[in-house]
Amino acid sequence: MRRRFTLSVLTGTAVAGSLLVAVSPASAHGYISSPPSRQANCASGAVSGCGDIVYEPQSVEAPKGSTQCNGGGSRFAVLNDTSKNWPAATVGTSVTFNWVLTARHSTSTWEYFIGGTRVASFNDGGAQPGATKSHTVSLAGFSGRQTVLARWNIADTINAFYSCVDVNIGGGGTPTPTPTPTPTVSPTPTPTPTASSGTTTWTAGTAYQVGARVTYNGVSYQCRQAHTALAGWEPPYTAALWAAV
Ligand SMILES: [Cu+2]
Repeated sequence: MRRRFTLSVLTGTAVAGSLLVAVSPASAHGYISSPPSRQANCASGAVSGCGDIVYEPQSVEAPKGSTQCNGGGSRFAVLNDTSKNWPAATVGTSVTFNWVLTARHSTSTWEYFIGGTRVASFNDGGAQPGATKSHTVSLAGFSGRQTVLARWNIADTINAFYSCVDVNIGGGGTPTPTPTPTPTVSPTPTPTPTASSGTTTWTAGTAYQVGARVTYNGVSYQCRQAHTALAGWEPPYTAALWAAV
């Protein structure tokens, strides 16, 4: 699909100087960031040997109706490779899937499948989503290792975006480690916004977890949703991912 850019994602002021930076990255669409999809695991480096998908995990776009993790297109066939050791996230029978969307295409439906069975569908009726989208899906009736295929069906094109998420429903096999008791410490002074310790500069290609702190153009931000940062997702433009603190 032709690259799109939506001005409405640009909020706040002082945007003009960064506009070229925000527009220039390769096509930006959407993928499931957590639990990590196969393309998210490739982009974060958790799985190696993925090829070009590491640069654009959001670009698994193909005609609607495929049951393949790459949408059945010619690109990104590695996502269909069941011999690859895809990490499986341990989940319960109710799972919230979180999408990161940098092109907010008007949406017909979001669909979730396990083994060819549609387990959930959400009808947006052509509405335009925000920069993120979350769906809580019941996987009751399934257990153990499964691959969830998610399809984001675009309302005004023939295409969909595909994300496969490997999950281990109900866990099992891997015991949960006993948490180490947190020692009592004396209160620490509240860090100032300009000099909080442990803060790094926002960098494209970095996998950020919820709560991570970064600075960008002298402003401090805290991560609201786990994702792997891409050029064009600078904190001032992705309020769904980053909150100024
Ligand atoms: Cu698109």
